[in-house]
Order: sequence, then structure tokens, then C-alpha cells
Amino acid sequence: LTTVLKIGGSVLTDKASEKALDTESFDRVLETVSHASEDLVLVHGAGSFGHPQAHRIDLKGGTDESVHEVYEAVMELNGKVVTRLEESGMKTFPVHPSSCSYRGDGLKMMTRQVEKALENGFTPVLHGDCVATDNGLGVVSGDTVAARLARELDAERLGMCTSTAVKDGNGDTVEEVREMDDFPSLENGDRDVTGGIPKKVERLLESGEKGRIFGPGSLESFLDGGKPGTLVNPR
Ligand code: IP8
Repeated sequence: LTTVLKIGGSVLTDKASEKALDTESFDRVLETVSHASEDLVLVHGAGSFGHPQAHRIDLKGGTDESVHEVYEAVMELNGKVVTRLEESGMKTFPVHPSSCSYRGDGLKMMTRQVEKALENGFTPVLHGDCVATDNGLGVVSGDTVAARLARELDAERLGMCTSTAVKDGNGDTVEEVREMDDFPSLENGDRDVTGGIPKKVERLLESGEKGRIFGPGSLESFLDGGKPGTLVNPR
């Protein structure tokens, strides 16, 4: 049983600063992840290791600027994540989307190395990244990477652990989203360079993959097979 888990950058890092971890949350969440019993593919977001840097050079769909600053920051975070998991005894295998994918008509990504690492008992650790596109360099969200992996690996479960829940107009957590029109209030969330919660829901809906969006407090429950948070269930 393969599970693809995306952990939002906002859960791991302090988004108010630049290149800063949210040390307490980082530690707690990765300790929990390291005890996962099923086959796990982990994808993490960039948070303060990528978003402020990408914003500076307006890295959305194509740029002529050097992306080195962004690339260097996401790689640094990936190194920290992998190191923390290894410290808790998890065997990890980092995979960088910039090196095995590009965006043409959708994201194209090689996934055989991910499958093989899993088969050999390693936890692949991917992340939101810079990506080459048909017209310059852009940014690919970890959400897109996670949804694509879930499809390619025929994963049993896809989960997105984020710091902001999917709420309706009354501030209640939404149980299920089947299409964007279900919840017009989703249009009004906070957006960062990769779009925030509304874009996350939209991306999952567009990917056609079913997944759950939940908070860090429900991570353990999700990893134990529970059904926390919001089910995004494309029609
Ligand atoms: O945090 C963003 O990935 P995300 C990747 O998963 C960069 O949306 C480079 C900002």
C-alpha cells in the first residue's frame, strides 16, 4: 500500500522570515513521518525556502532571471528534511523534480527511480522546485508533484498536510469538495507564488486524484489509515 504525503512548507518553515525553519513543528511533524508504517513517498513544499526568493524574481510561468537563489533554497530545505528523517532511523532517498521533470502540456516526470527506491525500502523525498518549461523556467508546486506521483504510482492514498484548513463561509472545515463551484468562498483564500489553499484544491480537482487536506494535528491519524480533514474528490 503506497501513500503519497505532501507536507506544506508552512508546516515546516517560518513563512514570515526567509530560510527559517519552524523548528518545533518541523521536528514534531518529521518525527511522526519517520514512524510511518506503510510505503511512503514524501513531498514537501518550499515555505520560506523558496517562496520569497521565487517572488522576488517573479518566477511563475517563465523567467529569464537566474533561479539559483530559489533552487539553492529548496535544496537546502530538502537536505534538512532528509537529515532529520535519517536521524530518526528512516531510510530516505532525495529526488529533485528539477532534474527529472519538465512542464510542457502538464508536468512530465520520470518516476521509475521513485518506484525502485520504494521497492528497496527507501522513502523517496521530493519537493516543490524550479522546473524547465516550454518558455523559460518556472516553479512547480509540491502539490502538483504529489498528485502526479499518486497517479503514476497508483497510490492507495494521497494526503496534503497544511497549516490552513479548507473552510467554508462560516469558518467550518469542509468535509468534501467535488468541484470548485461547490465552495465559492475558496476563491478568497490567501495566495502565495503557488496559489495557497484555493489553488491547492483546484490542482487536486484538476489532477483527477482523490486526496485529503488536513492539519498537522491529524498527521498521525492520517498515517494510521484515518480520514481526517477535507476529502477532495473530483467528479
Ligand atoms: O510550496 C513551491 O512549492 P510549494 C516551490 O509546494 C517553490 O507550493 C520553488 C517556490
